[in-house]
Amino acid sequence: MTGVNDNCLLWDMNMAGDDCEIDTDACADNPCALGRTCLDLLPADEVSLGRGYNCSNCPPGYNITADEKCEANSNCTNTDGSFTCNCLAGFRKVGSLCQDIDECTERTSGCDQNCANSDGSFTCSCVYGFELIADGKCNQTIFDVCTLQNLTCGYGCDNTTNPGTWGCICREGFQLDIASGNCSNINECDANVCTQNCQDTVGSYICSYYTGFKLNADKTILSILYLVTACVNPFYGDNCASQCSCGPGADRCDPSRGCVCNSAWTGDNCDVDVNECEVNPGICINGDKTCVNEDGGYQCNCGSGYEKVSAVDSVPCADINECSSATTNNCSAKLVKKVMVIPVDVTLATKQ
Ligand SMILES: [Ca+2]
Ligand SMILES: [Ca+2]
Ligand SMILES: [Ca+2]
Repeated sequence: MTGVNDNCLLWDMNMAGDDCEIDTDACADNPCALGRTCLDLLPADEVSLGRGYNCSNCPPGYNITADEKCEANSNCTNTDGSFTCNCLAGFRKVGSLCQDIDECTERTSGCDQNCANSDGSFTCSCVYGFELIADGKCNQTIFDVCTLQNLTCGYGCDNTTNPGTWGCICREGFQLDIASGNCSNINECDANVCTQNCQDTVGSYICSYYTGFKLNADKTILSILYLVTACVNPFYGDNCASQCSCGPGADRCDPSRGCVCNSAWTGDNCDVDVNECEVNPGICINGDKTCVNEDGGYQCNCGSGYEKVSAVDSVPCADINECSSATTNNCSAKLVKKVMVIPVDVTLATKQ
């Protein structure tokens, strides 16, 4: 008998054999949710845990749900003809997966003192003598903690940073001067924490971005290059907050400047024609041409009796030889009239 022996269930459901001496493969039935790997346990562990297997954690980018399944840390937004997957708050896309953001190491938690990262979130806490208030801040409630330890500290002290030893501490964004026990602002900009512009502030710092760039949607990190992207058409400008609405004369929507016009158009939206005849009176170079403005361009036209012989404006118009073609003169019509008159005169002359 090699199957699971019902009589063995009293102490282990994954033992077989008449004497429950055979350890069966508890993973044979694939008991773990999709994405989790099953690990068959040793008999001793099976007894202590009350089950024959362990399921691995979900792969990176997935969360274990209440029913032990792996759930991608994203939600789905339907779009016209397709869909997009957006990471849930507290996660960001790394490759194709949504991974937890470590707000503690990236210093975006806002915690004054202690920060504990968790999947999709984080928790702030305060040392003894302080109580946690809104937004991760710590409010001092007991004021003689340090003096009782014979310490003079500008901010506070605790014995958890170096377990068993009391020492002065500073809140996040400040550094300790060990000699005086005082805390001073850290200039994070010196450590190149920002991708582009950095402004140091007391206790923190502010990153900003060149015109034509913006922080990615999961703006929970301020210091990693790939999280800043150039504006994507049709957006442009500071933080990509402006939108191009370009007219017919636009060459492109520039991520920094917005609509960039070709030479024949102007205006913020490239929808105002340039009157080349006014802007550049000499544009139709030879005096025998007349400039005519048009939307999106201009024409250099020849005067009456002249014709263009080249598309190049600097080439003068040529005289039209109207006599060379019956279609360009009316001389033959006059000739016909004379011919008709002559016979009359002849008749009269003959009669006289
Ligand atoms: Ca987190
Ligand atoms: Ca600072
Ligand atoms: Ca024009």
